[in-house]
Amino acid sequence: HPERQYLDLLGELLANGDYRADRTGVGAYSLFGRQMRFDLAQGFPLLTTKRIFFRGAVHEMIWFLSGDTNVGYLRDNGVTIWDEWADENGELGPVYGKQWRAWTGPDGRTHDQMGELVKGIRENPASRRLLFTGWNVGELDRMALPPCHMTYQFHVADGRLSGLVFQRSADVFLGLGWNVAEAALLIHMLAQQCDLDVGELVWMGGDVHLYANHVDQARQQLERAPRQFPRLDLLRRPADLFSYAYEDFSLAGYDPHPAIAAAVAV
Ligand code: UFP
Repeated sequence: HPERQYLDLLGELLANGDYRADRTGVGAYSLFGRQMRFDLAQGFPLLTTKRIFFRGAVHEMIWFLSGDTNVGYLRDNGVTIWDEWADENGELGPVYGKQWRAWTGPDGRTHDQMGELVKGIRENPASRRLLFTGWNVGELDRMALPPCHMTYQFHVADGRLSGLVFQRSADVFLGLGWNVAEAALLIHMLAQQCDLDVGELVWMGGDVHLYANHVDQARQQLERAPRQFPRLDLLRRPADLFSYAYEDFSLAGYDPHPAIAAAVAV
């Protein structure tokens, strides 16, 4: 089962993770440089050994793609994941959405990386430059949190669109299942917009870690057997990548084990 890759990573962190005091003060077990691959044609990679908040992942991806960097839209939809980082006006600084849709160059012109990406996949599918990044060095100090899933690259072969995400830092228990789901969502949307089938999701992690206060939860999750991945259907083909609504995403056959609560390190 493809979810074994995730469970094996959790197990490896428990067995061999290097303990260190981390930025948050919580403490974490860390490994460096890991990869997982998911064939999206075989199912949607949403963890089944605990329930993942799919609705939240969809809303966050729609929010990223809209270019928004204020938590207002998320709060209106009951998604609170960014609240701890927002200022009193709900602002996060020039985080993901800003960089994806309106990266400001040195001459003051803005660059819509996502618009260019769709154009690139459609017009030049053999290109080795089908990528976008949130890691805008000159603006990092104004971001509430520098991007974790920071660079994405895409590849077309046999009419299938594959995507790779490089995540510099991964909270494996709380963040990673969510990050994998969102990257898969993005590939599904891009494939639909570019008249391609979905290919593989390749996830690459830099510092992958298990927080010290997630150890019991990880052990609990490891006792569970993975179930079949659900299927994702897009119910409508919106006019462009930026016009998707929550109702367009239909998940069939998601039958996970119950959620496991854990505290987020801020
Ligand atoms: N983190 C994730 N995925 C995300 C996100 C954050 O795993 O999408 F936004 C975690 C990784 C790390 C923390 O534990 O948040 C960010 O801290 P740092 O900047 O010190 O790596």
